[in-house]
Amino acid sequence: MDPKGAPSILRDDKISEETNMLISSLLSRTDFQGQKLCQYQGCWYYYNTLQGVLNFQSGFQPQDTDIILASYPKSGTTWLKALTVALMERPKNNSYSSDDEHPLLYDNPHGIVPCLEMDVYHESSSPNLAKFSAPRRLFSTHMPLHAMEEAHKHSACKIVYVCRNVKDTLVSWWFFLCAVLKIEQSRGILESLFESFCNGTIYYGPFWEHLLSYWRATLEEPKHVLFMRYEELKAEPRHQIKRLAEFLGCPFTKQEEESGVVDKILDLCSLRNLRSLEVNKTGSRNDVDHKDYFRKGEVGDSKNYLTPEMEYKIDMIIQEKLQGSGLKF
Ligand code: PAP
Repeated sequence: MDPKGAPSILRDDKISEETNMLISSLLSRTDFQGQKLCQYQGCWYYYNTLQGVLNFQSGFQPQDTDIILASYPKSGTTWLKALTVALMERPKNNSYSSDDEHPLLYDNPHGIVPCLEMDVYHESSSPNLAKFSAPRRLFSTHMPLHAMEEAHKHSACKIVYVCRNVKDTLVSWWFFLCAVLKIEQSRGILESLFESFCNGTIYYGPFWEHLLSYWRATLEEPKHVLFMRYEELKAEPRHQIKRLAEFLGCPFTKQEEESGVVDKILDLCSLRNLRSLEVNKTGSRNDVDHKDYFRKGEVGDSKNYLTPEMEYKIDMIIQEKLQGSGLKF
């Protein structure tokens, strides 16, 4: 396929002269469909995304009240964005019916919570952030924490990281990429992604560095970095959303709990509900159809696609790379 048909973040046509020079000094590789990635500060990026990372690193001024939702791609970002928006919207917006003004009914969670390197800083290191002022700025990122170290060190902003079983993440990434690139869902592509995933040379990889960067930070600074798991959100959604609300400093009141607000938010943000909204059935942004963010949302779906050998290899990598960290899958 023509790489020019891929979403902008995967391409290499928006980079400055300076970034070009930098890239020439970095390790680089070409992916299964001919698009180039390079390794910057230990993390692999497509070139246009690297430009966004560099713009972010030179221009972002954190505020203590900022909230940054972080994740490795396909780990539950869309769900976490929806839940956080719903939490922050109350009590301003506390009725969740379809005739409501709730922003989630009118935009995809990715449109409401922009990604720092892919949206906000994609084109410039000094974007206009005026529209993100009230009440708190809400951003997302797929960067590992070390890429945000400066911002993180110099502010009390809150970071929420969601992680997911890496096998399900890999399979989800395979489905998503094929949908976005409008290419056939072949085993060959899954195998190519699997190899890159395992040797770490994949978009935003290595995944173990990504996980560990946030894991270590949550151990050191639990008030600043919350570590959540997709599987726990699925298994005990009420408990997890209360944990999130408390971390963000907006716990549910007794009255809210008694009037069913917790369940209303969970229902509003459920995959079933979000997928059924008109905006998510038909809309698109950054060359990605909103519908492609919603698939099965099942824990353990990777079993249906990965061979036992593939699973074993990933298990071995996890065991080796996460050894001694206390982080387990
Ligand atoms: P992104 O990194 O491109 O934003 P992200 O939202 O992190 O993607 O991951 C997409 C996965 O979350 C999909 O998983 P699957 O491929 O295994 O099905 C998607 O179905 C799932 N997902 C999206 N929204 C929700 C939701 N509201 N609740 C549960 N899972 C969801």
